[in-house]
Amino acid sequence: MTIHEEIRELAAERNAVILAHNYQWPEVQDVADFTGDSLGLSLEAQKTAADLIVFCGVHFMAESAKVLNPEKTVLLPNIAAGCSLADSITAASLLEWKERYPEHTVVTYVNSTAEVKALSDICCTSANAVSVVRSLPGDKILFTPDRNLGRWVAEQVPEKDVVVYDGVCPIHDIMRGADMRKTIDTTKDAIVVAHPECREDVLALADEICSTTAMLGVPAKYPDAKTFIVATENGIIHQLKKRYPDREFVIADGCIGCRLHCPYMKVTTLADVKSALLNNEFAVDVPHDDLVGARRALERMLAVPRDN
Ligand code: CIZ
Repeated sequence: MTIHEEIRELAAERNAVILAHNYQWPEVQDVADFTGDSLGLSLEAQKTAADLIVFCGVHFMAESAKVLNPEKTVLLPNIAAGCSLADSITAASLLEWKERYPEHTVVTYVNSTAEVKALSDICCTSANAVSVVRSLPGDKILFTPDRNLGRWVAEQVPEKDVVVYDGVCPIHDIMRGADMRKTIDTTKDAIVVAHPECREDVLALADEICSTTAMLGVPAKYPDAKTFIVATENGIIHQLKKRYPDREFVIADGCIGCRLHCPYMKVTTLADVKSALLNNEFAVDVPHDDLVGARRALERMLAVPRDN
């Protein structure tokens, strides 16, 4: 029996659903019941009759699944799967910013801990950040923690005063417009797709700026295009190739496994997923007050439609 088959058998025995983020290793994506972005996967978990949720992603994602499904056991197969963007803001640093900007509504990207979400007025994802900010009655916004996403949102919603926290996803932030230009110059007639966590000079070269979920719909929007340059974590290429086998996808740094490669996302292996199912590793718990506060911020966001 292959490890893939063993995992599927264990998942059936334990009535477990396996969720894998679009940035996971291809073989981890392939063993999952569902793949997607962090919020889409947490919502998928709400629809399932499974008793156990195995979340192949990073810690804040498993926390969001727990917040939205508190009665279920949520397992993160590799406890080392952290997120440097989520860790760039703490409850203490957010409280300090809130004191500096007492009139501002706090909008927090889902890439944050439950503790930080609980101190926020509303959450957003890369798929709905513009709509969330636009939907708010107040004109003063404190956007946390991703400065690139925050800057891009501020540009789309010029009528609001958006103060942006200084966090960043180092995987997206490492790309420069000059790198991207080199890839564009050596790739003929490609459509360029970039994640809004990329820097301004990269986004300026993109035909489409969107979340990973929306990226999966981009080739259908350009039926005549053969080649797409993709500026986000390289795990997304697996889903794109599965959906559009006749198109070509070039990762923007020109090198699978180089810079657009998140070591936290890629820490989870098939062996970890099997061990999670066998040994209940590693159950994610969220303290009650954080759970209630984070759920309130997530539910406010869910009431706002996605942009893309
Ligand atoms: O929140 C997510 O899922 C991330 C990190 C990216 C995306 O756009 O899917």
